[in-house]
Amino acid sequence: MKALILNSGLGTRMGVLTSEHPKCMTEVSPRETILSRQLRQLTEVGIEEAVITTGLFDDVLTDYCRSLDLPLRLTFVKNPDYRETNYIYSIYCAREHLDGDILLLHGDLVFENEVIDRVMACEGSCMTVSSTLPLPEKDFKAVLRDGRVTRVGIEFFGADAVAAQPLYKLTREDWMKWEESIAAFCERGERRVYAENAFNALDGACSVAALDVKDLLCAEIDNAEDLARVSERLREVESRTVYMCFSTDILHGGHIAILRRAARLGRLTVGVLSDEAVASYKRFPLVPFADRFTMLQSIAGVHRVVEQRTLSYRENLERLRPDIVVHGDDWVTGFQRPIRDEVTALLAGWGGHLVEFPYARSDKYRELERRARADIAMPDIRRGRLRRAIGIQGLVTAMEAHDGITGLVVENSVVYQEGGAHQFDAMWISSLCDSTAKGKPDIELVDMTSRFRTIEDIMEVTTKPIIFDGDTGGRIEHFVYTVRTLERLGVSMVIIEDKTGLKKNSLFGTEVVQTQDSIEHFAAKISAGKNAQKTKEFMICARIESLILERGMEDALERAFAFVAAGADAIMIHSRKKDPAEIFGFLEKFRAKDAATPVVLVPTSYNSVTEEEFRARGANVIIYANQLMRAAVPAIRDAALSILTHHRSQECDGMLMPFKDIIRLIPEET
Ligand code: SPV
Ligand code: MG
Repeated sequence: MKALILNSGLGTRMGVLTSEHPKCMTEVSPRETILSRQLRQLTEVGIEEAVITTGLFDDVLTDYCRSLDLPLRLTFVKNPDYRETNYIYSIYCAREHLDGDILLLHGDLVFENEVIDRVMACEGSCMTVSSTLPLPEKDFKAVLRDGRVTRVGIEFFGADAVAAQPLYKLTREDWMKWEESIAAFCERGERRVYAENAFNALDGACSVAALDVKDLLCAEIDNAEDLARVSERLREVESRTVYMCFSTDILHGGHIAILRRAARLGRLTVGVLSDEAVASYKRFPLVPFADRFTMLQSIAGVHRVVEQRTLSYRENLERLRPDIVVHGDDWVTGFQRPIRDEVTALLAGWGGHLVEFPYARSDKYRELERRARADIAMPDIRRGRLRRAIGIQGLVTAMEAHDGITGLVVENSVVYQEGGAHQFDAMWISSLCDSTAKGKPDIELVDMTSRFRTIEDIMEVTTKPIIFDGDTGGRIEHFVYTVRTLERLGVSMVIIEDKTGLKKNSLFGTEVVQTQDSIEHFAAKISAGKNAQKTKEFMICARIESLILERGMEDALERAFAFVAAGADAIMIHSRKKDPAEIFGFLEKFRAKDAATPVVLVPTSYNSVTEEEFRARGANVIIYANQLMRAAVPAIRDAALSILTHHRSQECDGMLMPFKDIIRLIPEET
C-alpha cells in the first residue's frame, strides 16, 4: 500500500507560521512537525512508499523530507497550478504513481497511533469519522448510510451527517473508481473543487466504511488556534503511560507484536513476573527472572521494566498509576478473572482504562510451550529444579505419587483461589505407598530396582521434581550406587533416615522394635553419598527419627547439626504426634543456629497446621506423604464390596469416574 499525502495547499490561514515553509512543516511538539510525525507513523504501520504532492516551497519540503532519513520511498509531485487549483488537481497530477491500494491523507492532519492502527486493520475501504464530535462549521462532514460513507463535504448538516477527517484507506478497486471520477472532473476543467466532489459524483459506487474514531485525536490544523489545541491534545496523548505484565520465558512473535501494540498506546512499562509468581500458576520458568528482565529491557518500544512480585497487579499499579493497562483477552474468563476485576477497579480510581488484545492461540505457540514442558521434564533440567524452587519460593510442597496415574494427578491438580493458582511443586515417592501399591509391608522389602521402575513410570508422564524416600539408604557401599542412579534418573533429592537393621514405618513409633543408627555411622553414610554424587544440584536429606523413637529434642538437634556438618543438604525432622509442639520446638532451636539449611516436614499426624504457618516458623519443604493412597484404598474397596453385595455393578456407578473422564486424564502424544 502507498500513502498519498496532499501538501500543495497554501496554508494562508496559518499566517506567519507558513511564511517560509509549507503548513505540514509546522511543529506540533518539541520533537516533530506534522509531516515528520505522519511519516514516522506510516513507517511504523509498515508503509514503505509515499507520494507527496507539493506546491509552494516544494524544494524546502523535498529537502526536509530527505533530511528525515526515513525508510520510505518518496515521490514528490508538484501541482504546477497550486495557486489556482484545489488538491483534486494535485491528485490528478500524481495519478500515474497511484496504482494500488492507497492510504490518502491531508498534510495537515494529526492523529494518534490508535487511529492509524484501526484504519490499517479495517478490511476494505474506510474513512475516519467521529460520532462524538460536534459537526464542524467549516470542515468536512460525511453522510452515512448503513455504516457507509455516501457523501463527503462541508455542506452537510443533516441527521445522517457526522464529523469526518480526511484520512482514507482505499482498496485499489475503490481508488480506481474515485480516481477516474477525479480525472473526469479535472479534464472538464473542474479543478477548484474538493476531490470529494468527484467521490460524491460516484453516488455510493465506492464502498467506503465509516470508521468511528470517536474522541481519539484525529484533527486538521488550519490556523494558529487549531495548532495550539492540537498540540495540547498531543502532549496529553504522548504523556500517556501504559503498563503490561509479562510472565513468559519463551518470547515469540506474538509477544513482540503485543509489546509493539502496547508501546503505540503510550510510554510502556513492562512488569516482569517474579519466578515465584510464575511457578505458582504456570510451570517452572525455564529462563530465570534476571534473564527475563534483561530480555524485555532490550525490546524496542519498552520504556522501562519493573518486577511484579505477585499475580495481583495492585502493588505496581498503585505505584505507577498508568493511564492504560494492556492484557490479552484470555483473562476475561477463567481463574485470572478476579485479577482483571481488581485491575479495572484500581484503574477506575484514577481514570485509567484497560485495553485487551485478542489472545494469540496459534499452533506454533502451543508447540513452543509443549517443547518447554518436554525440556523441564528431562533429567538434567528436572534434577536442579527442587533446589531452585526452594531458593525462589522459600517453601515448596510435595505430594505423594506411587505410579503413573497418581503422578498425573499431582502434575495436573490446580486450585484457583482469589486470583492465584495453587499446585504442588514436587512429588514424593514414598516407601510406604510404593510398598502398599505392591501389597507389601514398608520394610525395605521392595528392592531398589523395583523402586527405580516406579520413578521411571512417574517421570515418563510428569514434569515436576521428585523427592525419593530412600528408607535407611541401606549399606554405605550400596548407598553410593543408589545416589548415582537417582541422579542419572533426574531425581532431585533423596531422603534417608537414621535407622538401621530391619526398618519399620515410622508411624508405628515405639510400638515396634526400631533401631536408630549412630550419629557417626549415619554421618559417614551422608558423606559417602555426597562424595559419590556427580552433579551439584542433587540433594541428600538426613531424616532424624529421634522424636519418633522418643529419644528427646536434644538428641534430635545434636543429630541435625552433625548431619549438616557431614554434608547433608537438608534435614527432615519427623514426628507422629497430633500436637505440632515438638516440631515447632525443633524448628525454633534449629533455626536459632542454622538459618540456611532447608528443613523438611511430613505433617501426616500434626495435620492441622497450614503451610503458611510452617513457612513462618522456618520450614522449607512440606511433604503430603500418603494421602492419595489412603484416599484410593477405601474407594476401591467400597466399589468391590458394592459389587459383591448387589451381584452387579450398577449400584456402584455413582462412586465411579465416568470412563471418558478417566481417559481425559491421560494425555496422548501428538
Ligand atoms: C513414607 O511415606 O514412606 C515415609 C513417611 O517414610 S512416613 O510414612 O511418615 O514414615
Ligand atoms: Mg518411608
